[in-house]
Amino acid sequence: MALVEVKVPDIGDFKDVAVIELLVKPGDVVKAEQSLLTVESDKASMEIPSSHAGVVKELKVGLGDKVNEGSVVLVLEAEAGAASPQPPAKAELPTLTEAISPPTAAPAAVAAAPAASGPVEVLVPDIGDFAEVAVIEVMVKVGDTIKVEQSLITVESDKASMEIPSSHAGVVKELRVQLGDKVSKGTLVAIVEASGGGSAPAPAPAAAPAAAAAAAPAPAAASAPVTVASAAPALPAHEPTAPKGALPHASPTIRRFARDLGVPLAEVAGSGPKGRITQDDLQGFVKRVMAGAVQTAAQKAKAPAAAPAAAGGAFPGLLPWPQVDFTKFGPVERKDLSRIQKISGANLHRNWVVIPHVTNHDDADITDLEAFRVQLNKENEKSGVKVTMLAFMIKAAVAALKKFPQFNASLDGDQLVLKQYFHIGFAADTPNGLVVPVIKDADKKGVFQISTEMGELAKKARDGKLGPADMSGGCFSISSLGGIGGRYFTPIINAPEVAIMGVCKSTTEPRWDGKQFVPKLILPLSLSWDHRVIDGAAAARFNVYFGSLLTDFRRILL
Ligand code: CAO
Repeated sequence: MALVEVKVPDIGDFKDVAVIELLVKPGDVVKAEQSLLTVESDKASMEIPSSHAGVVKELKVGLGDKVNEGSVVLVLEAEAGAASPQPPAKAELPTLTEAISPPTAAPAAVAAAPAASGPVEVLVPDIGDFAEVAVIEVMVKVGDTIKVEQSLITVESDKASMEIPSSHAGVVKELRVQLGDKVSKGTLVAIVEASGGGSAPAPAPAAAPAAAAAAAPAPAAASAPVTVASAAPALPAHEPTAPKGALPHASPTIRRFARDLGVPLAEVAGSGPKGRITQDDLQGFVKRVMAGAVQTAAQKAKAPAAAPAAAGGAFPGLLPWPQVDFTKFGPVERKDLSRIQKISGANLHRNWVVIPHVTNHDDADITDLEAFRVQLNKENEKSGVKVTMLAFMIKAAVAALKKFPQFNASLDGDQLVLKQYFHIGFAADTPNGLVVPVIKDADKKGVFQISTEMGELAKKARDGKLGPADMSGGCFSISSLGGIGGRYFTPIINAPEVAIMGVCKSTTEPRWDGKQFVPKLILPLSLSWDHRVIDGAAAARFNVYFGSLLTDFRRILL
């Protein structure tokens, strides 16, 4: 048994491609050529296969990481004699690589051609050794006006999917391919009545990012899980979720699976980075459709017309939003909402409307814990790490989630997904709005490490540098306004989580000890919970337990 490093093979001109899906974990037995992870550029996605068979020892990349050719993705304990005589990844990927290159290569080739007008043939560019790839999507129709580099069709191989861009701008006169056709380099895709000067103006490297910006949410928007109620969209999607004409983000495997099931991928909400559709999203969608919780657009079209809704749209009878000319009353200034505010607003609204929230308020006596925290910080003054009350609360949350597992859960149709990991999100205030970075595996970390990570994540948040991986996977969130003030509030649950702890500023208050009033440091707690999953008694017990841990932190050992 030898340890081998599995690396990203030659991926051509592609640099810093994002890891968007991990398909294996430590302990998994993998075969040679089995897909290990999915990477994505703006016009192609591909799965990186294993060069060896064996057991995964260690993953070297995480979601959101950027990889290049030669990046080590994992360490494998290879089966004796299992090393491929010719590394399969190498054998396979140049093909895939070349296959995903056209967005770069094709326009470059066209750039050399003189600007054309009149009918031009748009061909499949050089896709390397790749031949006979199936057309799985036709994105334009006859009569459409198209731009240079606009995607015309999507083709798919076993392990990669890619969009074939147009080499010219103009009007589509004839489409020469249809769904299911097999295409190769040089296959005629369409005849375009070129509008002179419309051929690709410059080599394409610059085109890829530009196309990415147009085709997909901007990178930070991709990290949609931004606010207190901001996990990536996870609620039933019954309307097309991808912009019209845009390709829903999904790996080739998911596309094939969706096609086999007859699922309209455009109607599935993706919870992965950039709204990518994962296997769980697809399965959840199917379950919800089967349970009658949502309808596909095709089912809706067949259903008898619903009673016309009043101006309230989704809420019949609701009054329309007031339209006021504020300038009639005084001077005003208009300001666009920040991108984070727009994303978080939509998430907060959905969570508030969909989740039946209840909030339990309680108090915790943190007199001793605060004294301990101050003492710790004094002892460790030189370390540069400041332990805050929030770090203790994260540990207390882990203990409470272990004791009350229904709080560490998510609703999925008529099933409850109980998580066996403990990732705790904390709301962080930034100049652009609220974000919720996540401390992963908080059960395995001490308060020092949590404080250090929190400091780093809060800084990244303020600098606008949080990536999707920093904000995904949360089980439970804590929103602390303790550094600012206030007594109690109603935090909005961060779907698909089922509870959130809101914390305000601690104050010294008199408490009766049986004989006299004594001064105690009291921390106000506000736990919001989803009444579909949790009931009031469980919430009260959770709060009492959480508070008791903060009052006497030794209880965490029990
Ligand atoms: N009671 C009293 N004082 C508290 C406290 C509490 N519950 N929590 C923190 N403090 C004190 C800290 O001890 C610190 O005091 P010193 O500077 O004297 O040591 C001060 O308040 C500032 O703390 P902090 O805010 O820097 O640290 P934190 O760990 O408490 O919070 C972070 C970190 C990132 C969560 C915080 O900066 C933040 O962004 N909070 C806002 C979250 C928010 O907006 N939530 C609302 C969401 S709902 O819309």
